[in-house]
Amino acid sequence: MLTLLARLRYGARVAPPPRGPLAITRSALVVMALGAGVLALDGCERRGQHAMASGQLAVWETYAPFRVLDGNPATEWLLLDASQGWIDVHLTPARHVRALRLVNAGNPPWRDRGAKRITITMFDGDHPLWSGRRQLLPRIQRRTLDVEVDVEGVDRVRVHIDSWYGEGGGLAEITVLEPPSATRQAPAR
Ligand SMILES: [Ca+2]
Repeated sequence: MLTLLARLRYGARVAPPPRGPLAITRSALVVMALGAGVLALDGCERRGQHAMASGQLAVWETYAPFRVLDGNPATEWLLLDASQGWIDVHLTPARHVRALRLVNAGNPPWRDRGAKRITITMFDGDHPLWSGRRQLLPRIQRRTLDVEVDVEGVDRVRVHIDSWYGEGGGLAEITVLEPPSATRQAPAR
């Protein structure tokens, strides 16, 4: 029944929730979250990076914010249908950001989603250090966008989805690129 309700909400465009012992619990959470923006919290860390978002398409992990940090372009964070929203990558400690490499979402095999216009903002706490607007192409045309920023002292990167392709926005990967000197290791003694 819960699965049926989820299908009525999302039609045939969205993959079903994961099978297994947690499937019923996650389906129940989806029903509770229908039509609502859900503040999504994630525990995924990648070299001091942590993702949080204003919401996601469903509450199961398939479309969770940490999918932009897992290094796999096949996994995606997806927003609710036809909705603006944001995803933050928290950086601990703060660091010099040379560029961002974004991989757009595509929601394969349906290819009906992706971010279009975005606003990127670099923060030190609540203080914005840099902001710029860009446009991504649909993933089927080109999946990556490199944005040169060269900003020091960044502890949070926000990508706000202003508009989208198809059913809604999302991203597959956000890679924070640092200057070579920032990642160079001290020689072994
Ligand atoms: Ca991913």
